[in-house]
Amino acid sequence: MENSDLFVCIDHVGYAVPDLDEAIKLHTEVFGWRVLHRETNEEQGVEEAMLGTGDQHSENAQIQLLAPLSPASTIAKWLERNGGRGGVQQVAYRVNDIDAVSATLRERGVTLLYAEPKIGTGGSRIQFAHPKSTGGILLEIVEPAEGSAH
Ligand code: MC0
Repeated sequence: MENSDLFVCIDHVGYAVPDLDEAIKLHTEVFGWRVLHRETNEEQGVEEAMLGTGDQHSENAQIQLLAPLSPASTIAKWLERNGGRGGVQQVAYRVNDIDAVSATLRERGVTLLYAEPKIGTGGSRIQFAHPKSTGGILLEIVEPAEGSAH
């Protein structure tokens, strides 16, 4: 795969937050973002909100607020390590073909967390690269669902 075919753009930046409603209040009332989408992803252990400046179908990068569903959630662990405070937990790159991109990254020595992509926001397909193989960033790779920008 050519380097220019790898990533489309930054899809979203994910913030771990201890309380979703409080975080939504901050990011909408103070920073002026709009809530475009909310969902619970049991498998990932998160309750999430996607915030943007356009409408739900805008291709612009979004902010993802991630609150833990239980103490076993990866977000709960992240918050615990961060003294209970929120912060940037992940950056997500959009791709057109997650299977091809995953294969290329594996060939290049990147450690991907799942054998096969899992289901993310809005029915997207997602994969993660371990921070130890990306220079310290938890990198999500996201292929939007058919007909959706994110
Ligand atoms: C852990 N580390 C991180 C990190 N989490 N570094 C940067 N960013 C993060 N978010 C570091 C630790 O500090 C540690 O470094 C090392 O990685 C290993 O830590 P660990 O104790 O193994 O940490 P765990 O058990 O928390 O696991 C980390 C891991 C986990 C990345 C494997 O968070 C994971 O599976 N993440 C992928 C799934 C996920 O994040 N789901 C929530 C978002 P040292 O130097 O101390 O060894 S769901 C989502 O995003 C969906 C809804 C979507 O967008 O569609």
